[in-house]
Amino acid sequence: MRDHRSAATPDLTRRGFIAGAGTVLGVAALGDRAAADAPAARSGVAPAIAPIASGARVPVLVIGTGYGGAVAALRLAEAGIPVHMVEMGMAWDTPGPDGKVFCGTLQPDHRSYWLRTRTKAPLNYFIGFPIDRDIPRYTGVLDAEEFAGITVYQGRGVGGGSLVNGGMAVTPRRENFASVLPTVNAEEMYSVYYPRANAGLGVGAVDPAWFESTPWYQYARVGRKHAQRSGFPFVFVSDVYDWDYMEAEAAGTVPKSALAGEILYGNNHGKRSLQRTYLARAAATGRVAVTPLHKVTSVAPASGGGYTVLMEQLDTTGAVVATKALTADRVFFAAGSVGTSKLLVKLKATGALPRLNDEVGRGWGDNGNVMCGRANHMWDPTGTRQSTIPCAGIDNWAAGGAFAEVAPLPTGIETYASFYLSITANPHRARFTWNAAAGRVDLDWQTAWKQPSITMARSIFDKINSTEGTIYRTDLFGAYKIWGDHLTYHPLGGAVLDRATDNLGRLPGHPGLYVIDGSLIPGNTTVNPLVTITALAERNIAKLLPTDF
Ligand code: FAE
Repeated sequence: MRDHRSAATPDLTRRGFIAGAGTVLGVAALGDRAAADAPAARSGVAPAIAPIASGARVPVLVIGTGYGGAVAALRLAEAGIPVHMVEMGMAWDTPGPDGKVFCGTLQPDHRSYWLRTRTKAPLNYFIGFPIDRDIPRYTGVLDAEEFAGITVYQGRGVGGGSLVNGGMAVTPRRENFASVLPTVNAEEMYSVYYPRANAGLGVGAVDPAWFESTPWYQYARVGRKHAQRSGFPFVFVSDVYDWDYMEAEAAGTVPKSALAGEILYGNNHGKRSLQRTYLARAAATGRVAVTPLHKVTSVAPASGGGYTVLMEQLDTTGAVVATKALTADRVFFAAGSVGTSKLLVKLKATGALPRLNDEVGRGWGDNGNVMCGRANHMWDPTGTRQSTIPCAGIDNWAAGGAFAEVAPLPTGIETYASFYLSITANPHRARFTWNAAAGRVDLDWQTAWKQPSITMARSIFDKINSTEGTIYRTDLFGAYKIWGDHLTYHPLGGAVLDRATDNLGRLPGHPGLYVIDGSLIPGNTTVNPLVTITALAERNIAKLLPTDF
């Protein structure tokens, strides 16, 4: 391994990656017997057995298998505590007829979207023409969940957002941390929990020499040139993608993933999703079971102690094929910012968890996400070959409130476009509320609230356009529409630490209930959020284990 690669754990060598590549984290038996007779689990591959049974009693139930849930499951299991995880999405461990688990970005099929009959691509126009297409309805991997003022993209399946995201693994600058998690000790986070999270996730960085020479990052080098000519700091950004694997893709010695346009609907190779890191290690303890295609609908105090958890078993059309009730002594809400917030708001409003406080549902933010493209001159091509994994950003946070990823536009043709996802210091916070008449949870985010994000992103791109004599692309988000301001990839908040919960994610009034995902973070992480979500979960579970278990 080269020394520029940061923080990968010993089990995350290329060999470890390949061993985990076919991990079946389907379902493992609970309890000590499973731990004792699980040779497959020791190799990181859990045996698949029947899903969780109605009437079961479990010590710990984790709702959701994203970053927060995976950290909780691993650390509890390492401490000897059996854990059952319930995930509404699929296991994503079985190849389809084309031999691949996931479909490609340019050829979306039924596997692409969660229960939609038409794709809803984040970048939905090209040269002014809509690019969405009809697909069969299926429990696909990417959910484009529509609220009145915003579409929130989320991963669905064992691994949560790690299945679909770009893997950009960015630790916030220390001076910004007080705005991210104001009630958390920064010293502890930066000395213990961020390093622990980076190690557990297998975070690494592109080899600078390869970056300079490869055609696959020409778009990022153009981005750097333009940023620097306008005086903006250009920073390399770490990622969980296996950079050795990507170089092998470029050399043509392994099947391509990042270099074959795969992103958004899953990467078939190369990405260290949670299935290959935290969840593989959790499975290897033999104490963690995962039940996919089960959606938790209720958690309420049980008469004999603990909590009654209701769930629906889904088939791949989304139809409910069974409802189940079981009892859990303790429950971790790790359904993501939207999933956890929706559950808690509903459970408070309907009286299932009456002692939740009034902060539940509040403090939700979009991490200031806004996208845009710039039209370059003909002498600045961004390349027909583009790696889907971003590796660089423009940091204008202190001066302009914006951190912009230099993002790929992997269409396979020369577009002369530079494309960016900006994270901005948008001050707006929305609230989830229970809509009793419709029987659903609403979010009061307004489309106009993106305006501060656009202003902050313009602090970078107006200047670059001025320096370069270029203009914004107007054909990527609609006819004559510059800003991708209708969406977020980074939902945060809704059950904010020290407001809806105590300082460790305990839900007051209901002992044994915990929140451990992105809903704890009050709306913004100043950079991409996955490392902070993981590090906060590592902190909370480390402190909860000696006191609550
Ligand atoms: P999350 O990973 O969303 O996991 C929650 C899980 O709970 C999901 O698997 C759900 O299916 C499941 N669930 C929800 N409700 C229920 C229920 N009722 N019953 C059972 N299961 C349920 O939560 N972040 C970065 O830092 N870097 C990036 O490069 C990046 N790129 C992204 C690109 C895309 C397209 C998207 C969508 C997100 C991206 N993110 C990125 C955001 C990141 O993936 C996200 O912040 C984390 O996944 C959130 O982690 P949580 O543990 O909070």
